[in-house]
Amino acid sequence: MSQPPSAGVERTDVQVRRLADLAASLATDPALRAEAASLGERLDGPLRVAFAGRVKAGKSTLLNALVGARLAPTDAGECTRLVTIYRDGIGYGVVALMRDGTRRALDFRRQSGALDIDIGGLPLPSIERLEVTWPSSALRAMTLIDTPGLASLNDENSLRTRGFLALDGGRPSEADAVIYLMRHLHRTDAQFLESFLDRSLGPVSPLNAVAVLSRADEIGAARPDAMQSAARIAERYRNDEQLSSLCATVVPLAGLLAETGHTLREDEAAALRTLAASDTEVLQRMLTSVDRFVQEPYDLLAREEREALLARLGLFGVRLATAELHAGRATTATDLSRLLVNASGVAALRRVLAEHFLPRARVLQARAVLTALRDLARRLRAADESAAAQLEREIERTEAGAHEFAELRLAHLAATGALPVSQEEQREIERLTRPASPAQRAGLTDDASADQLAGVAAAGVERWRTKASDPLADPLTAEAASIAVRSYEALFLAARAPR
Ligand SMILES: Nc1nc2c(ncn2[C@@H]2O[C@H](COP(=O)(O)OP(=O)(O)OP(=O)(O)O)[C@@H](O)[C@H]2O)c(=O)[nH]1
Ligand SMILES: [Mg+2]
Repeated sequence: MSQPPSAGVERTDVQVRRLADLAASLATDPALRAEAASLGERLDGPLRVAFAGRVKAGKSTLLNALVGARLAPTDAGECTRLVTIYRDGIGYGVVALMRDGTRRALDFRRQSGALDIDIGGLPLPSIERLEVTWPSSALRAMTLIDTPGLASLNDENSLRTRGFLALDGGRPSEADAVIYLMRHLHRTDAQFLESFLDRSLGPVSPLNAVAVLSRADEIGAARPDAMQSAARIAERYRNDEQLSSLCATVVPLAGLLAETGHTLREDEAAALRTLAASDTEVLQRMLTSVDRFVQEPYDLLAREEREALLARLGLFGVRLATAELHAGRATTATDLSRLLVNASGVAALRRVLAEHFLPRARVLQARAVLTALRDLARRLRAADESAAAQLEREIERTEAGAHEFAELRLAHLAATGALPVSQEEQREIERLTRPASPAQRAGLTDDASADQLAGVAAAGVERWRTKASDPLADPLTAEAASIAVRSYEALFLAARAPR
């Protein structure tokens, strides 16, 4: 493979794409070749974001909320025990990827708005994963991956998730980023999060992981201030040293409210209006608890309808919707949809994804694919030692030359608090490694002049060069400082480049 003259400035994902092509051309085994080709395609596709967390944490519900459609099953069906990838596409389709490498198209239908997949009698252990193709603008920027709940450290369903996310080492993670859901910080959450921990930027880092305090509406028996309480708890978690070294932030969220808000039907809005128009005393009595709501004698809505409302909104949602309807602040199904989505907190999660994950998508994907290619090279070795050695050499060269990877590592080190530098320097590194304009990375505004940018960049080079060459600096600080030097040098060049 010829090295382009501008390798230092060539986009890292383009270099990694070339490595995937090289791997595909070197592998003679059809399975390895197909794997290399699909790694290349992974770079062309959107960021792959996986939902992980304990059983019934609300993963599938939240996935549906982000897509705005009830695609992922939230019942106890067998599909909840499979890793399922939801991706944008031209047509609708569901395929089972079998352990033996074959693909089987599966039947599916929409049942009351929810996707119902028929796995056609295939034994679960024979299925590697499901792939759902669904035309959806929400899936254009991110492919979303539902994983089975982590129950214990080694039950069968957890093992599927652990394998997919590479929690136990071994094969590399198939996700570029992770949304980790927890209802409260349980001892096993800490264990799972701990197994994510990899100081060298592994599957999970503050750059590609966010924690969600899920089912937040249920806090304190769905009290009206449940979401405020959740916000306080999330704030506490955010300040937790261990947690903040593992994820970008902690977002309190009621996924069910968002899912239902995005998919509310007219008949459900009508049922809520009926309730809201009831005698205030009757309504209040019904809304004291889930049991009362279902069991109270009430002719206008059958028990099943009330149960269905609870399943779709939870007690908090029913209380909120009826209160707003009653007060005249909401009338139509559209009003109710907006109300539920706003109350859910999903907007904050969308913001985190847009600000933290998506701007780095290209580099995160390249990083994940490079790791996967290294694993592939290892397996190639058994069949063809010299081909494997060639691939490994090229991988090494790409990794060593790719300043974007070095910056990613620097950003990771700063975000995890692993660097023994002052708070001011940590903030500077975070700013410098942010996916933003050169001026913003230098701490200037976009209207700064080229000379201003060059001045700040030159001073940055000086400052960090001194630190990098300090014989007393510890190795991590020295490494970080040399990366910072190169970053400032790049900013200097950007300032001097013709505009
Ligand atoms: N009240 C409330 N209930 C929720 C929320 N999110 C999910 N649920 C309910 O919790 C149950 C589990 O939700 P799922 O989305 O299936 O959870 P999961 O993590 O995907 O579960 P597994 O895949 O089985 O591990 C369902 O009955 C949901 O309706 C929420 O934000 N609020
Ligand atoms: Mg699920």
